Amino acid sequence: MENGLIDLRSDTVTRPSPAMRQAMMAAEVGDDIYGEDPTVNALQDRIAALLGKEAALYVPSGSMGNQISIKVHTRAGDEIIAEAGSHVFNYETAGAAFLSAVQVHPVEGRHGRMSLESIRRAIRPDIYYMPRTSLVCVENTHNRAGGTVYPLELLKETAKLCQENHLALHLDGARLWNASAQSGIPVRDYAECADSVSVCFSKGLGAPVGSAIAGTKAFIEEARHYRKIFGGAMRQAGVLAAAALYALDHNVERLREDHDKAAALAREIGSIPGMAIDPETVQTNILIVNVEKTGRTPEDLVARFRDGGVLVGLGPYGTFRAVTHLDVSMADVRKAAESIKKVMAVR
Ligand code: TLP
Repeated sequence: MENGLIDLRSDTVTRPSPAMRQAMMAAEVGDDIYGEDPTVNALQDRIAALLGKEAALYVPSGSMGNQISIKVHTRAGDEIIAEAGSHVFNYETAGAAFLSAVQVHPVEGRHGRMSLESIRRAIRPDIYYMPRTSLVCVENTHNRAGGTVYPLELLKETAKLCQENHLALHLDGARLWNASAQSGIPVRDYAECADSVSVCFSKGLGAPVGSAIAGTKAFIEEARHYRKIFGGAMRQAGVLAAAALYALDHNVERLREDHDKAAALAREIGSIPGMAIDPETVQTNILIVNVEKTGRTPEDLVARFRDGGVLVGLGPYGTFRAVTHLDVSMADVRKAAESIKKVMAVR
């Protein structure tokens, strides 16, 4: 990276490449609040087609995509079911409570997946003094669990369970393309299970800004309304949408490289005494490294690694998180591993 640090804090840290900037500069634009930005419209059409949905809407962030979806699927006083480590529950500043006046019923999963039984148990019986369950949220890949891929069969069964109980299903697909790159399953097959899907261009795809949500035409019409209320309706957003279109053309196929880099990093870090990575979770571009047996805290290690030229972030309790992406090469990853080993060798 420009400052000489190898930045593994997140795949959100990438900067638009010269070619992506060129595409942004050349974008045709119009006022998207009038629905007149041709580049935004092209992106929305493309996402709807890719995800096999009737319509899609460009939104400024993944959080907004999730929060708008929650808003559309619920009424104040409802309850939504989400995995205990999910992004909507942990990292969206209680947005569901703040914006939709709903509470989250967290369900402990394994590797970010909720069993059918655990969802079934969390669905409230139809009794007037209990909250009304209206929505289930799933995350693919699951960030906090280490970039794990949701098995398609489980997702299909979850969708069936939701239908039987008249619940909507929202898929947080911030890294859905990573899931697809790992499993070989087209993104539309995952999307088919859900009533609404959010996807991000600003994670592994390397665009500077932007996400999209997709669903039925009626869902997107409602979503457009709340996007305005939430302050996310933009004007000549085509300059940003152009980056997303560029990313779809150029940065999807290469996601496997990020997964290879993460696997290489996992092998190196996993060989350091006291550091533990659950091999079952090494599937895509996110590593969660447990350091409890090193005798050092994650906070201390994050600071020391930084001094050694490597940026990582804090993960769930007792862990740090390292994420590979477009702006770190395999050579960078090897350098990062060497630096981390050196730090760990100092007593
Ligand atoms: N995740 C960020 C942080 O907020 C943790 C990251 O660095 O990984 N869904 C999932 C699964 C995400 O991982 C994220 C971002 C979002 C939604 C929200 O996206 P943004 O940051 O665009 O609001």
